[in-house]
Amino acid sequence: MNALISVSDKTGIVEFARALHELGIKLISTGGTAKLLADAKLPVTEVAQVTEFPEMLDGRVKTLHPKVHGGLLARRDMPEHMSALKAHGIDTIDLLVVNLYPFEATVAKPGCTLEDAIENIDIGGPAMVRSAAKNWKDVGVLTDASQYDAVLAELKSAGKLSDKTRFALSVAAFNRISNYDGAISDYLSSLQEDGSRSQFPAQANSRFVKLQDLRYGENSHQQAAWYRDLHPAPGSLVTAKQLQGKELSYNNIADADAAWECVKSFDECACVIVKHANPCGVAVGADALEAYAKAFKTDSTSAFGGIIAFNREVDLAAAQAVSKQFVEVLMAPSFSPEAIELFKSKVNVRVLQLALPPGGNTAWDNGRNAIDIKRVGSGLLMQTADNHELALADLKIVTKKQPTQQELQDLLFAWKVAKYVKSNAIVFCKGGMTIGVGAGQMSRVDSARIASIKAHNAGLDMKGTVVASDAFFPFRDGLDVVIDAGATCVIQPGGSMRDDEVIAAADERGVAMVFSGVRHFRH
Ligand code: 93A
Repeated sequence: MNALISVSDKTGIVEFARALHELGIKLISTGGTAKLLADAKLPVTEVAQVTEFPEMLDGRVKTLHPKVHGGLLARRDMPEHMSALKAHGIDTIDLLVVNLYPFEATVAKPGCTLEDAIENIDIGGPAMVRSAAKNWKDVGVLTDASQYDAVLAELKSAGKLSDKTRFALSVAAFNRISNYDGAISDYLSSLQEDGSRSQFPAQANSRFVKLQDLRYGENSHQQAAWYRDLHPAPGSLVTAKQLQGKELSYNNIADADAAWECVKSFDECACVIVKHANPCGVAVGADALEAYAKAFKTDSTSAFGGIIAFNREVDLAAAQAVSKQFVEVLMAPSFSPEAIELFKSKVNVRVLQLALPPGGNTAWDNGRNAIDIKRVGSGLLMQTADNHELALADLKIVTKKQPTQQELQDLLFAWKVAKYVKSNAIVFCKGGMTIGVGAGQMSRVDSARIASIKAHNAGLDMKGTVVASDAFFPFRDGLDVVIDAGATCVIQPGGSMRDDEVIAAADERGVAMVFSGVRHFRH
């Protein structure tokens, strides 16, 4: 058996090649790889000896030769193919080990020039990978160091690779080539005339990897599957580990994402309860138990069967409190051993553990995955993620009445929550908890009414609450509704044609109002 080894990432290659050699497999290799293997005292034939042609053009032409591609592509079950090899003095290549020039890593480096990028476009490597992958019935192709151990184990135990393994390796190889070419196309089609790169390339080659098939979609007559980005952002939902419970459903995943995105935006210990993609209770507290107890109070009716997310460890006390309600999914960065033990008896509860993004709860990955995608008809809408964080210094007080220090804290809290509530969003808060949430209405005044009705039904005192509105009040009517309910301070973006009228209404009714200067539509 002959193996051709040509790798840029040389991780583990000496050990792997040695094991192949010990199995009696002949090693053929390109310049840099051959040198490394020879230095490790392994018998290796340079590919130039096989092709009887020197590597040339600074390595641009090394393996692009019929002696290589004939050896990879010949069908062993076709006598014509085998006699053609013989006639031209070509040996079969039965195992191909290639990883490509590091194009993705090169263009990820700040200041990468077009020239650097172009030199890192591998031509001969993908050509060989394609040949071997096409001829998977006879050739095994490895494109990543993570495959070495399993392949070696099979070669050692069975003396050859099974059809199943070769086919799986072929699929992995074509996926790798597709991702590689996609990265090249993304890079080149994002270049702008001034040399900078657009976040929205002329052709979008977003690539996704299946995580799991789902039992059904949003409804039971719809089929569905869950995919992750090729390069997921740290701290995103797809990095979660399910510790126990039933299989996640489509709606569980969508709601868990909404809960996680919201809870991870808080620096303080926070708890978020989500139903139908909207937070129905959000609170901060001294510990997980307190945060949960406050969040639950907002709307204990809606919290039934909800998704509950924490940005701190769930300890026994919090676990005991949560386990009293019907919960679909519980998620946190960690769980104490006692909390894990407690949920073992609640076999249906899906418990997800996932790390917060490194660099703090509010750190965003500003490169990859900072793009939001929405499907429309046969198209896509893309935008940068809504990652705006409001600071105290950004607030513009527009009324005669000034907010108190406590109100300012609550305003920032309410604003953060409103960002995760479907528009039109009206959120009443006080003391670091939501008091009433009005979500997803077609008119702002109805969202205001619903938020106050819900707070009333929950028996919560709305006097002295603050209110966040995700977009400006187009008229004073919505403002009047929240003031009637007891709000004393309001945050909204401002920017309406009738700002003067709305500010005058706030002054007339003696409440404080601040403008955030940004809007948080969420549809
Ligand atoms: O420049 S290439 O596109 N031309 C080739 O003919 C060729 N053959 C293999 N690059 C080529 N390769 C690549 O060289 C492999 O994909 C691998 O990444 C790299 C290994 O080179 P070396 O063994 O010299 O370190």
